Amino acid sequence: MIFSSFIDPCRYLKFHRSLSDLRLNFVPEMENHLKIGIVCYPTYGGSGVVATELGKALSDKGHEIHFITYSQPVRLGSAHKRVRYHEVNVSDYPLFIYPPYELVLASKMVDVVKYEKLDLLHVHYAIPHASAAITAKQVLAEEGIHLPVITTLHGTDITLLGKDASFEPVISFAINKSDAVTAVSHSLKNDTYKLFGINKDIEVIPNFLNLEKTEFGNRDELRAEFASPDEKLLIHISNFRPVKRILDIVEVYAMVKEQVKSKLILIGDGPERSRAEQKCRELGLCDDVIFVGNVKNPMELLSIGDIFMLPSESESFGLAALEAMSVGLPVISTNTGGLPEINRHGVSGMMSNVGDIEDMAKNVIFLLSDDKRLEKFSSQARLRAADFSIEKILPMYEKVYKSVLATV
Ligand code: GMT
Repeated sequence: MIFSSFIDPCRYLKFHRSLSDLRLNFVPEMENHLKIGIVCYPTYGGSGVVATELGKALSDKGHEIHFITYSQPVRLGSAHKRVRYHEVNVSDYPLFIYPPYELVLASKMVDVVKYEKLDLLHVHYAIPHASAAITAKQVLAEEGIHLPVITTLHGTDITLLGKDASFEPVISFAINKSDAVTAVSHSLKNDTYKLFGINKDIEVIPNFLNLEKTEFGNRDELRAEFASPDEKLLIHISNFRPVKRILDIVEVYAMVKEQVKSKLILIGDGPERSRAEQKCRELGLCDDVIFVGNVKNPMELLSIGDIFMLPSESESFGLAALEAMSVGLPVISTNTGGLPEINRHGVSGMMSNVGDIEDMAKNVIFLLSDDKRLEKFSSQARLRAADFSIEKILPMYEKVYKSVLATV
């Protein structure tokens, strides 16, 4: 019954103009459920994962969710009640050296909003989703349809691409024109104000986990495939971009292995993978470092680990660290960006300065060399992760939806 207090028939008449529209849409509205369009990158990145899990959780609460993406989001899995997927297809035309994805996306948004009668659009990642949404909003306004747009900033859209002058004016415009803007950490919010000419309030809504929905097979059997019982398991997950400093992980592991019997599992793929493989060859670690590539259910592999490593150069939030903590892995991370907002030094893990591989190795050895200590950090990591459960975070998004609809 969350939305009962702001259902305003006048807004409804303004939004869905004909009486037949009204008849078709009045019942779901009276039941306080919204029709929400979600636009995100459908890939393995954290922003896509968060957007997909948010959509699934909102649909579980009765909202109707329409994903608008260029391929099916990887975390969407099998069919869900009240979840629809609209694919954005850019035609191949010889004139286009650069296919105009943003225009096609904006047109698709217009189409889905009009014909599925969406109440609002929630876009994840500023480029090009926020700017395409603002274009769609302007097109729809010409037809008398008001489309509230909520933009969620995830990190690299601001901290890496945002620094690039070729994007800045459009990102600033799209953020300022959004009806509401959220950022996944205070650090990202501050960076956004620093890097852009923003005159909009940014609300911090941290990323979250759907702890209940995690399913695992036989943990012992899986673990035995990677390590013997007397070995510890270090794990890392990322897209292997330079910002993740994968080589630091390999170097830290080389120091750890001198003192603790262990294996390192690297999950994911990306531009730095071959340099990391080369580093393992140089250091004679080929039998101990396992590159598994991208996997559909990384939680399963995380659940067999002992420690998670995230030595990133910058990290607006660090969703992978939160996922690891939720299955009891203490996190060895840098103290950059939003990481200190999740990882508690000396409680859920330990933090070091960017590039301080000696300190990171010392911290890993400190935790792995004492089982009681490791166990204590493990349960503290689980507890800390529970602060970011979907039950706590989802209502924050619903409140934002409610506020943008109330101003219509
Ligand atoms: O980490 C990446 O490079 C992927 C990127 C993305 O767009 O998914 O991750 C960003 O958003 C995640 C979800 O909000 C955050 O957990 C990551 O910290 C953030 N990455 C960076 O800031 C480098």
